[in-house]
Amino acid sequence: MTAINAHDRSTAQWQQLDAQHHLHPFTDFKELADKGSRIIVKAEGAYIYDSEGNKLLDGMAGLWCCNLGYGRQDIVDAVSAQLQQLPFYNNFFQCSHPPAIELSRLLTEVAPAHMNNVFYTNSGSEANDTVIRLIHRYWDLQEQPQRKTIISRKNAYHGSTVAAGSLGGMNGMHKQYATLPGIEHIDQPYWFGEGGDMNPAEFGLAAARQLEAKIDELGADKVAAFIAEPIQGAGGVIIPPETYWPEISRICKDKGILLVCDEVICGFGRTGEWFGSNYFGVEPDLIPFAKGVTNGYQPLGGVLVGDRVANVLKAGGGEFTHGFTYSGHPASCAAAIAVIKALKEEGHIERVREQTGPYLQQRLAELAEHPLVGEVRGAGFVAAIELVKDKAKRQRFEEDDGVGGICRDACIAAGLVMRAVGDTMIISPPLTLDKAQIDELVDKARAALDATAAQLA
Ligand code: PXG
Repeated sequence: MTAINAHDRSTAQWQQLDAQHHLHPFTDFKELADKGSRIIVKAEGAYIYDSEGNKLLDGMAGLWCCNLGYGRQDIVDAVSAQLQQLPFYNNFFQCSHPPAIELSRLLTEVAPAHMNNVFYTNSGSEANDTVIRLIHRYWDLQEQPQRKTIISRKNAYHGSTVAAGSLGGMNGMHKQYATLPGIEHIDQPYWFGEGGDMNPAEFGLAAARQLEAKIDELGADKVAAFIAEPIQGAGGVIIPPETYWPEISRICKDKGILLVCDEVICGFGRTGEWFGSNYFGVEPDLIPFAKGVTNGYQPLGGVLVGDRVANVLKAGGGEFTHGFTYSGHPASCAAAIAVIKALKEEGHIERVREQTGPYLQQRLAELAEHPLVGEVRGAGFVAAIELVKDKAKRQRFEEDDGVGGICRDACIAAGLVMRAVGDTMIISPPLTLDKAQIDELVDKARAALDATAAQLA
């Protein structure tokens, strides 16, 4: 049995077929056809290889998901064995299977103590669709059906289905379709970009209190929930000031609304804790997750459901009319079981929390002295480097300058995958990086910053 052979065709042939037949996600199709896609043909450890033989340090862990890196034979074996034993059966109609049951036990063991149930999906987007269904169902069963409005944040990313995209706060997405009603957006806690003259602590409180003001404006009896990523990922690794999350928690408790922490990126060790909620000391009612749960080896998402909601759902009131054919797919559950075992037994999360996370942040902080860099911020194994025209004034480049894109290309040329969100360079590498690889990452990032500055001059 072999994989599709990269050497069957030349790079140019792969690129031509790709442009002819493959519509990529979040892509300008014309631009892709003109430039040609980078064809990734293999991966090992923290590195990916393209069809031209280039080796790149993967500073994004795939797409924020390969937290254990590549080349994990244990996950491959677990999936393969499960496919031979029971390749598929559903969890509808009072059926279940051992991998789904075992994974539920393991997930609720590592989740915050008050979260003892899990609903499975295939992706983070479906997890957030499920969040909406759970919230509406909960308030209906609580005989408060008028509580349907969900408050989210501008520049949040919660996925790409119609519902998850509506929940998110990405203008570029909202422009392309009619979003769902019943979702309101407040500002993000983005001090570097939007903090003005306030210090971070003041700004964090002010940003959180927008939630209170919005609830009061709408009427607390109409508001069902607040949803937020502990750290906004796709929005540019926006790490809220320390004052933000405690105030959000207080407001949700005071107003009685449900709190949802979208842990699709922060979950499974990214911050040096199992969940971003642990990192910030928040107790959400619902945790949508995906990505790192299988190390990206199989599609799987889901929602961890806190006791407040689960007890109501389980107390009766009829059928919850929601689910997917592949909710709790056996092979995906097998992958996730292997991942959770590895995270527990190999000490990755503790190492990021105590050793490599602080080292990565300390090394990255050195880049703050670079003339192009306005701020470096991070937590555990996720970080952002803000590129600016004028450091002292926190003044950004014009969008047309395309500085983030220039820097991203310079990173690739230096042998590093870093993502650009506008002019914010972000990294979210595998949790497995050792100190030498962290040095390599920072050296390559610095070389890319120098190359970017040279090109701008
Ligand atoms: N919530 C969060 C916080 C996410 O980051 C989703 C939900 C949706 O998950 P699925 O599995 O449906 O993609 C995400 C996904 C990027 C990028 O460019 C980020 C994501 C997906 C694709 C691209 O940073 N995050």
